[in-house]
Amino acid sequence: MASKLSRLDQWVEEVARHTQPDAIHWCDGSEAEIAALRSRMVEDGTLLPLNPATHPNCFLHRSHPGDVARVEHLTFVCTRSREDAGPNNHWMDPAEAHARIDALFAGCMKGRTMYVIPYCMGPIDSPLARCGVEITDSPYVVANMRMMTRMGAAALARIEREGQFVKGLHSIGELDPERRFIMHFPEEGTIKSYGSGYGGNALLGKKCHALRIASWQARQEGWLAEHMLIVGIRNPEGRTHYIAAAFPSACGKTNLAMLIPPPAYREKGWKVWTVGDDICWMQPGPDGRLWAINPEAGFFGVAPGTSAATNPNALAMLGHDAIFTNVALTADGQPWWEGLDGVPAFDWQGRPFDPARGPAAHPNARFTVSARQCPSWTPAAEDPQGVPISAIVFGGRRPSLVPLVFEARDWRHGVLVGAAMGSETTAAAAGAVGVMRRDPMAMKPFCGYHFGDYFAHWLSFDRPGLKLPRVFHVNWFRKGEDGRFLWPGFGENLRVLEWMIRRVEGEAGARETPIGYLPEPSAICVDGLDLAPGALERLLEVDLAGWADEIEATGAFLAELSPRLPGALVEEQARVAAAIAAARAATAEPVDA
Ligand code: GTP
Ligand code: SPV
Ligand code: MN
Repeated sequence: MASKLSRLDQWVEEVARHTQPDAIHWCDGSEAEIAALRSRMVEDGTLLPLNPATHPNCFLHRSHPGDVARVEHLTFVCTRSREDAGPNNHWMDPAEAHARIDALFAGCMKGRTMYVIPYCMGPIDSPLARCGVEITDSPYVVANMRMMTRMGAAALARIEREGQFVKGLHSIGELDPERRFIMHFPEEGTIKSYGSGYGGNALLGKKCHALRIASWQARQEGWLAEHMLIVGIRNPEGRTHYIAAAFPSACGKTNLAMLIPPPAYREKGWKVWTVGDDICWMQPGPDGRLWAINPEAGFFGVAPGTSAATNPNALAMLGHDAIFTNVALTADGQPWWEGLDGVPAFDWQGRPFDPARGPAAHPNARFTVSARQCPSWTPAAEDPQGVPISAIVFGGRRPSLVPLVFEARDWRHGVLVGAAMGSETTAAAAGAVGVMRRDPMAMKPFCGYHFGDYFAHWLSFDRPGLKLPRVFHVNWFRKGEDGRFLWPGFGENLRVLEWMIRRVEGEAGARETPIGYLPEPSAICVDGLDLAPGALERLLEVDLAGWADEIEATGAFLAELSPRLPGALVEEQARVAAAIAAARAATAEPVDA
């Protein structure tokens, strides 16, 4: 026992020698600990208490204005061989990466306290869960990790028992974008992050561990670490299906995970349970199905757009014990963002609000809250075995072409559909917003290894004995000529999930097209919906000429992964391209001049 623990002790000592903190604090996760931390952060201005009458135990944190999102250009996967990181990652030689970032860490904690955070990703007693330790000089990170992970004494006990943990070293440094790196060493199970205090860059259990490092481990051990929500849906017959869905950052995972059924569905007995809103770890169980856990314990969600109309469950969980980052403020000290009623008095930088300077809340303003505060939270999220997955859904922001929903014909086609995902960029990452890019399985910024190997790993699940979920693709973001969304989205998305569930249960028909199976418009219930005439037909049409271009673009994108692109995926792309060409020929469309 003692020798296992000493690996952790040794590392903490080594880091302390290098970073020179004034004090070292081992986090136990207790109430007393967080209370003391909070008062210190309120004293030094890191946290601003919000109106205690409307938002008890809620705080506002304002980031450095240059530190408000993930920084993909400063995020590296440092494998011994450059090829293993793949063209989908920025790469640096591990020795060089350690040298460069260690130089930044030298003496960086002078005058600060170093916090040692033992944490567990997943239910503490789950065989699917994994532990890590984050060392940080940011009390804001400690407060967030306490809500986002199982942090403290229980995690330390598991680490002590297993002797296994991912090492994450973090310092906010000077918050200088010129002195900022987020480095991953998957072969060592190590993360080093310097110069940012923002979520995905600094809460190392989340994207750095639970996706980049975990995806690497998952490939070696035969499981999947994915950028997916997990939602449970009970139909009126009383059967609950769990669905895992991968949408890129700020493309609707949190909203789908906690959707409230439309009134007519509620009356019929439909019920929705939230297991997770961002990350899903899954592996085959003894029955051959995929069983999934949410490795997180909280939500770090996009605030703007969250309202009583779009996501009442989220609003309900944000009334107490929450941290808000980069939101605006009303005159009476309540958090505010675009989509809420009322008026902001101060913008996210604390200046008197002036609409000429842009939105009051930063477009990537976030809330942090314990998952248990969500009204649709389910104890199934604590089940050590996880929940069985009935369907996997891919989707992105596609203003044109991509239908509301279609189903892949089989697993191999499903992997192609995931690999071919595209979406418009959002404010979750620094850089231009609204630019179409390939984001396979919503993992472009998060896969810790070569996409060719990743697709091969996905394909490897297609084997005797496994009962794989059906695979679907959705698009809530299709726009009409007037530039407005054709589909109302949010709670109404249950209408599309209903079709999926009926497919899973073998009850719903579909029309076969070259891109997959689509519902007939009559198969989507639109009772009580105020859709524009012809909108549903538009949403479910397959534009063969557009898809011919799309599948060609998919082929060109996949070709960049050669020679690691699996042959089966090349064949699948060719099969779909041929099916589209044959269908075009059959409908005798005029050939392009
Ligand atoms: P990350 O936390 O960055 O991984 O994002 P996420 O995928 O959880 O995204 P989230 O659910 O927070 O949604 C982000 C934005 O998309 C919000 O502004 C939502 O209002 C908007 N959105 C979510 N669902 C829908 C939908 O069904 N239709 C439309 N039109 N917008 C949606
Ligand atoms: C995302 O960007 O996909 C998020 C927020 O979920 S972050 O934790 O910053 O990665
Ligand atoms: Mn995310």
